[in-house]
Amino acid sequence: EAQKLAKQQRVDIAARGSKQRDKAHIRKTKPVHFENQFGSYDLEVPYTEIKLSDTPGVGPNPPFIDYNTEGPKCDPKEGLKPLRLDWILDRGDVVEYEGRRRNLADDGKRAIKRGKATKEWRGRKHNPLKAKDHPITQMWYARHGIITPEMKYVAERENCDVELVRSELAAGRAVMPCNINHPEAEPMIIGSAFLTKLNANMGNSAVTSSIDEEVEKLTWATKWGADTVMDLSTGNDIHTTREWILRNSPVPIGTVPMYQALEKVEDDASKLSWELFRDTVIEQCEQGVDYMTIHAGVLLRFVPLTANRVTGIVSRGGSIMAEWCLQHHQESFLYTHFDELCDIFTKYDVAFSLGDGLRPGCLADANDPAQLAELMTLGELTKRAWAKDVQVMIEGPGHIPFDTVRMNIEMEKAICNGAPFYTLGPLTTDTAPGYDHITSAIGGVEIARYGTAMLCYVTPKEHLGLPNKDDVKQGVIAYKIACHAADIAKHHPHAQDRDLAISKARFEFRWLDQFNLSYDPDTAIAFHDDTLPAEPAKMAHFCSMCGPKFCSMAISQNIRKQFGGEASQERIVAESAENVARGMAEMSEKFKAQGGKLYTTAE
Ligand code: IRN
Ligand code: FE2
Repeated sequence: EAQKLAKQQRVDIAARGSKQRDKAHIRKTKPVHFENQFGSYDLEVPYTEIKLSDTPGVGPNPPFIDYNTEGPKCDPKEGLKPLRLDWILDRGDVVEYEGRRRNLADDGKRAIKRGKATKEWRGRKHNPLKAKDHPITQMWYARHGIITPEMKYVAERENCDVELVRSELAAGRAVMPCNINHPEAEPMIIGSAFLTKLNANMGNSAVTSSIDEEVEKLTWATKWGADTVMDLSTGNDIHTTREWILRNSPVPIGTVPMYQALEKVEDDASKLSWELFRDTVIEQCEQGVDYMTIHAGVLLRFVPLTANRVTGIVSRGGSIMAEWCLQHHQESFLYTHFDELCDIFTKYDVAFSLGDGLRPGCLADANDPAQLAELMTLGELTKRAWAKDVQVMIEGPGHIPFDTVRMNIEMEKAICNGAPFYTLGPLTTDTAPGYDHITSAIGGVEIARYGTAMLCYVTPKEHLGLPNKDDVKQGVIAYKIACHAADIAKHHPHAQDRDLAISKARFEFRWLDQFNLSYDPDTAIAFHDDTLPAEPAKMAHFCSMCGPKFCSMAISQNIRKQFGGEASQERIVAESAENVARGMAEMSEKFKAQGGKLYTTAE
């Protein structure tokens, strides 16, 4: 009974914390006017304003401004507004045509109810094949010196010069995943010159979740800070689920098209073919997927290199391709048809996420010939994609010992000519199932610190089961911490501002500000309330850690008061200098009196 009651109390407190957070975190947009050769635009660049309270006796504290991934709210059945519609149409990336749709495998059969906004877009559905005769990728525009509204938008979000955005995109050191068929997405950039980003994976086997649940998980992950989401759904409603996710997603969506291709051949990898795979990719391009994991570096001759590994091939996509190669004794069709894939991607501006199908699945297999052979191949493929102006990022390990983490990012930079690295952790030990958000966030900080652009989260359920809502949150928060710690270590401009704001709040006992500035206010408030639940405690000048009698922060504040409160800094400095001099003289006398030999006087 008592346990039940305590649990209920915790639930109540968490709900209160959640309300508290939502009251203080306000999504706003900054109006930015922008013109280029194609048109004139009023951009609404999103940010979060975290409201702070006053410092008693001193005055108000300005709100804290944060990067926003949450997107505007909408009715899931209606979908989000197609924010980029005019930008895309104005530069002629597409040719409008009546709502004709391709006759794809399961397309149209399970049409979902689409709202006004998306209908308007769908009604004007473009024909990419008749569009411009040049690639319509952000990389192509960047390389031709053209600044797009998307580039301006991310420059405002990142607080940087738009020229940095353009030049990094042009050099291939950054990617902006933004399929022209996902106009709902708010442009964002992935590159080591920008804030470190985090991806959350979702979508699961058919039985476990409904479409509504998938949309809810998406909203949930972006609420806590996921910068992109990968829909790894399998099962019957795969196409419809993806449609719902895309129409509701303010962040870029990634997929692994191989999973759906395998579904189409009833899980028999040997029945896969280039044609079937290509049609699946086109189907997903049409829907608006922004980036796709393509395991094109798993070559036939690399498969034997995994034979003596402790854990073999742990990548799902990688093992599917390895099996196909062995069954047919042929080179991977992803590799042999790579240029065709590039041609498809240039029509939609889909970015490659070149998969690490041979990533190590345990520390013993780390940095072995299979992993390195694949990386070399990804380096070669990067050049081929860039030659066609297709955006590329590179997926990385996996499980690797901490002391080899830095080497992994340095190798990737060298071999793949600075293409953004996107890593799964890495996990720095295999010994903590149940805590792999921690084992991997540790590796994540180190690898991001030296230049990895995006981290793929790992949840506490890794190796154990499918993540539920709370696991998703645990994973996202762990990775927010990792990304942020890396940004600080990189001396990214203003990265430490939030730390300063929360530290001031902590010192001034502005409890609510402290909660609201934390990555997870609900948990912070619940932990605080566990011991001091009463409302007045939110203003108390102590917490339950040390109690009212001994609080280091309260003592420090008293010290300040003694030395004049708001009085002059000089007096404090002068007085303390006098004190220090007096103290040293006294100590010196004592040592001499004890016959100490350390102090020799001048006389
Ligand atoms: C990220 C870095 N390395 C792998 N990933 C993610 O793992 C990738 O983006 C995708 O979400 C998932 C693919 O897993 P498999 O098919 O390689 O196991
Ligand atoms: Fe693993």
